[in-house]
Amino acid sequence: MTFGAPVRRLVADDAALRAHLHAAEVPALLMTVAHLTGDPAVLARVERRNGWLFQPHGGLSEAQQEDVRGLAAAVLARHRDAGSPPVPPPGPRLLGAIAEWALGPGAAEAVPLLAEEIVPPGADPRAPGWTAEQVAPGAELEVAVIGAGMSGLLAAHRLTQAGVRCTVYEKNADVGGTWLDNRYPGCRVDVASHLYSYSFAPKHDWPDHFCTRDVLHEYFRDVAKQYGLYDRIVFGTEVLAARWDDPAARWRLHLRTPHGEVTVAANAVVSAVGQLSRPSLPDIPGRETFAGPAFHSARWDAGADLAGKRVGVIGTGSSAYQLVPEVAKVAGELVVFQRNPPWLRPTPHYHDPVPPSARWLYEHVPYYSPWHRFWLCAPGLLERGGVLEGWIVDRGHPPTERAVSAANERLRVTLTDWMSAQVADAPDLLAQVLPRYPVGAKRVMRDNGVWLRTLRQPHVRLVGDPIRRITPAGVETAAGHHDLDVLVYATGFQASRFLAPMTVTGRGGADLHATWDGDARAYLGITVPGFPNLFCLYGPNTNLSGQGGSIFAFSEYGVTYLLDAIRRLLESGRKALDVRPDVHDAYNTWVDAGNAERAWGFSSVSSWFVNEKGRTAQNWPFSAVEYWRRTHALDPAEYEFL
Ligand code: N01
Repeated sequence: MTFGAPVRRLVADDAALRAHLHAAEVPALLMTVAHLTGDPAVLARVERRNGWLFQPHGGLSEAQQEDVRGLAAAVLARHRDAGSPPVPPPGPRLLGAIAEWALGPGAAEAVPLLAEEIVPPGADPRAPGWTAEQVAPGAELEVAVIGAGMSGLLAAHRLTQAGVRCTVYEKNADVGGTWLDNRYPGCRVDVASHLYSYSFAPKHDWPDHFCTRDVLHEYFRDVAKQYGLYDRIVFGTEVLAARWDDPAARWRLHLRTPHGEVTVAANAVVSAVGQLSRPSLPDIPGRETFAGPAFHSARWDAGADLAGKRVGVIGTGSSAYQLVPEVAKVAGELVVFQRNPPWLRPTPHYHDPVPPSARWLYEHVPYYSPWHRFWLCAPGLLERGGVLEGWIVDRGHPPTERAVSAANERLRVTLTDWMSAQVADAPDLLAQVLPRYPVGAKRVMRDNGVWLRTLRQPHVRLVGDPIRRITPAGVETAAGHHDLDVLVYATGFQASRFLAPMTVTGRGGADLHATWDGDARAYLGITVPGFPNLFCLYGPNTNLSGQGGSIFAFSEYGVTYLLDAIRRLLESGRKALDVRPDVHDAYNTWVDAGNAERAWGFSSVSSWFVNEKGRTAQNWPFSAVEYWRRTHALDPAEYEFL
């Protein structure tokens, strides 16, 4: 498909229009109507209610939904009869009124961000509004981007738009990063596809609400093709080391290429290597002794025959949640080794296809696509009223390993009810699968019932007693030995080892990993003092723990900041910028204080959100709007220009 194609002319008759509208997400449809009519008064037909961002159709009654669909049908019929004239984007007042209706108090904060999202097809407000040639004619500036995954492609696209020369070094043979690597059966996104995509490349024909890995990977390929990014990528090339050359004020990158090792130079380096790219294999005694095929979920051995075999899976995180039900379909016996069970949140449509009428709406109803996207990301936008509110520690509650606040307790009750209802007749299993830590301390799984249904199958066993060792014949736990033919490690990633295994050397020969000492920090997750012109994407403390947003959005905000940094360099005629240590330190103190007051910071449960020093170096503890606001422009006073 071509991204950014205009909406099609409306020609459907009234009956067809009404039929298609049944596929609409009703609050998004009403916001679209308010926009098309320019009349926020229509929103008064429906009153915002607590928690409505989490419910299908905002929890509106069938009568309310029908009322909105009827209104939309009339408005769209008028639009059609008028010849489908172009509709301008909403002005700040209309945006403000709609945001207030959807988000409630504090909505005004989200309006500038929203103005970048509610735009006509093909518009791209986050594109740099300048080119290198305009701001610094004749200047030579070359940027090296490391990694052609989601963030690397984005950085390359924006730099190209600004006419800044860039080269992307990618160790794999294709784009996609972690979505290229992860090919385990059942692999798919757990953030809605209409949100888990670039703002400038909305895709209207996602086959599923939460698309499979193959479809998402094809999306990355399509984006790379449409925006000419393949020409900028050097595949099969791994950056082994990056060294800041003080006298030359340039980076020297040491590369391993198919033709040997070489060194290249760049003025700036963008690390787009992600947090979830290096598999973590558990330090369990005897791991090397297992006699059968044994592999990590992100290094799936497609040649391993699981049919009729005794398969063991270690881990019950997001990867296990997706692959266990698929493995159960073919394995003769399946043993799942669980340390801490995941919380499951109801998402009945998790595996459902997008109905054809929903696609029709994206393609024909002006602005329905961006308003729907807004509704999908709304739970993550503000600190209050959305997902984050349920994770915030209330010291007066007082917080415990059961719940960190009254809101968190309510979530526990809701999710416990959801899980209990699925295994009401299996109390032993329920006792095993109900978590003993607060909701939100670990990533919550989207659930349509497939997980517990799988664990109840007669050939599937959930083992909760601790693993003692791995033997040639299987896994030994405290309660006995489990004979296995194949062993799968769904044990996650070395998320705390940012930028590893690269060696990165900054000013005065400082080694980045020695500086971090296992506790990575960066200003805004992007810049590190002493490492000039180094920009990290999806760097320290930029992970959303279920705030409801999408990591695509966070990378877009980070890349806006990167481009502003490049512009300032070009305009200033200086060679480099280096974040001030006091700015970096104060920022990290603030982030740490935020994380300490979140479910994951309070709880002692093990999770990849906490590093070896016991600090949360992964998660962003605040709202998406807060990150957008802070990354919207670089403040030169916060940097030393070299
Ligand atoms: O990894 P995890 P993942 N002995 O670290 C267990 C993203 N993602 O690959 O819970 C026994 O979450 C560990 O146990 P415990 C997403 O951001 C996205 O599943 O620590 N068990 C846990 O159960 C996600 O959060 C999608 O007690 C051991 C599991 O292994 C992130 O990737 C899909 C152990 C590891 O879970 C990581 O998810 C998949 C040991 N020694 C992943 N060591 C999408 O859909 C570890 N475990 C977008």
